[in-house]
Amino acid sequence: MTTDAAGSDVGSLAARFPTDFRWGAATAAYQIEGAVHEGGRGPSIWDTFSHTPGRTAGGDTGDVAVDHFHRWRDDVALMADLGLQSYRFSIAWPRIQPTGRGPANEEGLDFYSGLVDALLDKGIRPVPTLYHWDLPQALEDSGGWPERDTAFRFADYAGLVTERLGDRIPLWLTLNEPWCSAYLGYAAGVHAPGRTEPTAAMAAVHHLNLAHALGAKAIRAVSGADTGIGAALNFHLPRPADPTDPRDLDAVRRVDALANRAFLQPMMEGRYPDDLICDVAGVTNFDFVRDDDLDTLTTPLTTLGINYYSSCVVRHYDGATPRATADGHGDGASPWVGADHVEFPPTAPPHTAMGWNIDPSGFTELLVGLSRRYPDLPLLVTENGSAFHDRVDADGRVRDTERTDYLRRHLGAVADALDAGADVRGYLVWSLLDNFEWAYGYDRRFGIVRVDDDTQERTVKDSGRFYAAVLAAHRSRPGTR
Ligand code: IFM
Repeated sequence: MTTDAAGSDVGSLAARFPTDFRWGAATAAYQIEGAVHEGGRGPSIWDTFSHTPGRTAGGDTGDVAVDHFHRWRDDVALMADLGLQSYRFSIAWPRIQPTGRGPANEEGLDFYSGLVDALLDKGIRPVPTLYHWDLPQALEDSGGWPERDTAFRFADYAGLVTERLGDRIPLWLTLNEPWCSAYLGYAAGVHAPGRTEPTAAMAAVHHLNLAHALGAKAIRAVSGADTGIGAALNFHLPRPADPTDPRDLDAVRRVDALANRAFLQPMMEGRYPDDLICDVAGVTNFDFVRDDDLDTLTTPLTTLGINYYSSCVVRHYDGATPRATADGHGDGASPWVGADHVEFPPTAPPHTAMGWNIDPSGFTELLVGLSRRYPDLPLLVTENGSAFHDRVDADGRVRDTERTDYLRRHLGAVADALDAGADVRGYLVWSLLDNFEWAYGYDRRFGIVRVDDDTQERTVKDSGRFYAAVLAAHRSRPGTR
């Protein structure tokens, strides 16, 4: 029997996953690469935002990040040591098109091409995400995601990348968490570009959906109709504060419409939810949707990427007291467009260092629910993980028991979903490395590998050892590929 450092039975956990289940880890370009002025890269909205005083904790930026741009060979070796079978990374659009338009910057393509080759050499499947929030600043200067043209620029970019890498990529992810790009970037203003314009945020929702569809077409035009395409959505799992109060149930419906169905329904069914259109009628009449757009939106997905961290509690807000904003997004402008009568009361402990509750049963519920709704669509967990304030012990080891426990319980939740019939094909932990956690800077560590702030030295944490032990136990099963 295989046991991890804490003595738990990783063998029986691994045995709950089918033999062709794939394991890996995820990262994103701006969070790890650094080298923002190298290789012909242009500025992105996150360079501008993080260099604007007061926007990120401690004024942290991704200028150096965890120096992956220079250390990628060692990082790939580390992935192989951990036994990863897949690696999800993102391609920085401003490395490929420094101004978001025009011909490809060959140096940028060379960087990702080298990374893909090194992964394949180690038997690790590359899973690139084309957009993980680093819009070229020049495109924001022309209006950003609220501007329709940005979706067409994205399609050009997707085509350029596919021409160079497409022969080696079995699965592309177009967008990461368009919820964050649209609502945190353009309504709450806590992410780049930091705008607080709810109407623009709704236009951004549509243009991100359009970009996904046009990007998918551009990829398939180069690589063929059966190329694997997905998107990574951060599903919200709202629970009513009082399940018997119809007003709290309506709050759940609104949050589900804005967060989940605003992206899933156009991508899967080529239409926006009727209730969403009513909910935000005071903000927009959806005149940014053109006649042919709905046909364009449905482009068959081969995989749905699921990012899950926590659930939330919602209830009707009557305006009598200050609004509860325990949704992790501060108390400024709200990301919840048209949901003025919704509030997020505090959730029950335990919480991670992000203040997010730990709710593995929500993960199972989400996976099973999505598989029932779209039975022909395979699911891939594209992100799941936790931030904790780690300590390095005198012997150099990081005994991150809370993260290990989170991981163990969430892997169990995926196994429960499989038992209940969900078609989940793989799991990618967030994140391989400690990294730049956006507006929180480097203060929130999500890695299963610690990165020393001063030396950039990588140390596999106990959670990483646990994960590697699960993967090894899974690999040792007869019939595992
Ligand atoms: O770090 C982020 C990632 O970039 C997108 N999904 C959530 C993670 C943790 O906040």
